[in-house]
Amino acid sequence: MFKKILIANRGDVALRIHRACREMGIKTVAVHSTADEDAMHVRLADESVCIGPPPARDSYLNIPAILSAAAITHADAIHPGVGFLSENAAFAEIVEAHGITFIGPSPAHIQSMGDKITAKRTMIELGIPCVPGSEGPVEGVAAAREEADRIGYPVLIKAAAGGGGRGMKVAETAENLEEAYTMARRESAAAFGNDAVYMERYLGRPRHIEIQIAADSHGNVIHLGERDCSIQRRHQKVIEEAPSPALTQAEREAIGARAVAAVQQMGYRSLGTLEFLYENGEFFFIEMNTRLQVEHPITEAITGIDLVRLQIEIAAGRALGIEQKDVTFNGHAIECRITAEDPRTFQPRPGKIDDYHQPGGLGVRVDSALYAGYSVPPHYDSLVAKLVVHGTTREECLMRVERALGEYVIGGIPTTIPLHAALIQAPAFRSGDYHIRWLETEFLTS
Ligand code: MV4
Repeated sequence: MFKKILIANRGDVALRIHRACREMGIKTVAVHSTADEDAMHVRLADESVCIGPPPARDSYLNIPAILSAAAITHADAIHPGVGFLSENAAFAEIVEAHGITFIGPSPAHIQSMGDKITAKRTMIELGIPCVPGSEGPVEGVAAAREEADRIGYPVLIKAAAGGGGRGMKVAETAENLEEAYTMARRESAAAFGNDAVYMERYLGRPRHIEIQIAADSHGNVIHLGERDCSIQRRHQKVIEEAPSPALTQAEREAIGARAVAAVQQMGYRSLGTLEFLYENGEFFFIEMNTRLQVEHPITEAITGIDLVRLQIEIAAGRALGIEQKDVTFNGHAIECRITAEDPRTFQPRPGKIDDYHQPGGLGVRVDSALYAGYSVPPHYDSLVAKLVVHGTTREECLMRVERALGEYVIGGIPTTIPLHAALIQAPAFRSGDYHIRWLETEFLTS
C-alpha cells in the first residue's frame, strides 16, 4: 500500500480523499494556491506545498509544480480528485513516467473516453445501446444534411472533445441545420481547440442516469447501481439521488450487467461512470467519466462502500475483494449541492463565512471544507458543501433533507440552501416525475 499520497485538489473533495487516506494509515500531502493558505484541506493534511498563484491554470492545473511537490515530499501516488487534472491523460502519463502512481485509470483509457466519438464507437462495439446518430465525425454541411435526414429531426450536433454541453447545438428542422452545425464547430474550436463534431437524434425530455462501476487490475468488475442526476441547471448538477425513482430492480440489474461486461472487455481499471439518457424505458449511452465523481457519496450511502478507499486499493494493485452478489442496495440517498451563489440569479457570491453550523444526526453527512471565519475565494468552483442524506425509504430521505436544510447555518454569504428547500417541496420532485429540462423550463420559471 502507498505510504504517502499527494492530493492534487482543494475543497471538500480534497478533505474526502484525506479522510480515506487517514483511515488507511496513509500520509497526505496537500497542495494549494496562495489563495488557499487558510483552507481546511491544507490544515488537515500531514504536509502542504504551495504550488502557485490563485488562478487554477497557475496552481491546481500547474503540472510541473505538482510533480515537484510530489518529488520533494516523496509521495508515492497522486490522487487528482475531481475536475482540474482528473481527466487529463497527459498528466496521468507524466505522473507514471516519474515513477509515481496516478490514482485513476490508464492514460489510454482516459484519452479514449475523453474523445466522445471514440467512446461511443467503443460502447457500440461492446453492445451498449447508444443514441442513434452519425458513426463518426460529420464533416461539412452537406454531410450534416445527409445525416440529419437519415437520423430524423430534431438532431443534436455535439463536440467530439465535448462535455459540459459546450459546442452542443440543436437543429429543430432542416431550416436551422446549417446554422447549428456551423455554430457547434465554431464553439468547439474555441472551447477545446478541436472542431470535430458528431450528430445524434435529439431526445427532448430524458432523465440523466449514470452507472457507477469499479474495476480492479485483475479483471474483476462490479457495478454499484445508478444515480439519477436529472436535476441540473446549465449543465451543473443541483440535486442527485440514488436509486433513481424511475427504475425497476430488473432494469437496474440489466443495465448494470451490460455496463460491467463492457468495462471488463475494455480492460478498464479504477472507478468509472457510464452516463446514459433514459427515455420511455430505454437507455442510451452518452459519455463515460473516468474519475471519481462529485456525487459519489450517494452511492456510498446506499451501498456502504467507501469508494475512495476502493479507488486507492485498486490503484495499489489490490483485488476488489467483493463480487456483484456482495453489493446490496439499502434505502435511498439524496445529495444537495450547496453553492456560494445567489439562490435566484445564480451569480457567484464568494466572501467571508461569519457563522457556521452544519446539520447532523442519523443519516446526515456533510462534505464541506467550510468553517466559521473562512473566506470563500472567488477563483474556483462555487460548490461549498454537499449535504448527503440517507433514509430507509425515499419518503424518509425527503423528510430528512428538509430537516437537515433547516438546521444548516452558513452566515455571511448567500447560498443555494433556500433553493434546495423549495426544490424538496416541489410536487414533481417529490413524485420523482422529472427530467433533465424540468428545473430550468418548469421549476425556475414559475
Ligand atoms: C443529449 C441530449 C439530448 N439528446 N444528447 C449534455 C451534455 C452532454 N454530457 C450530453 N448532453 C446531452 N446530450 C441527445 N442525443 C441532452 C443533453 C443534455 C443533458 C444531458 C445530461 C444532463 C443534463 C443535460 C442538460 C441539457 C442537455
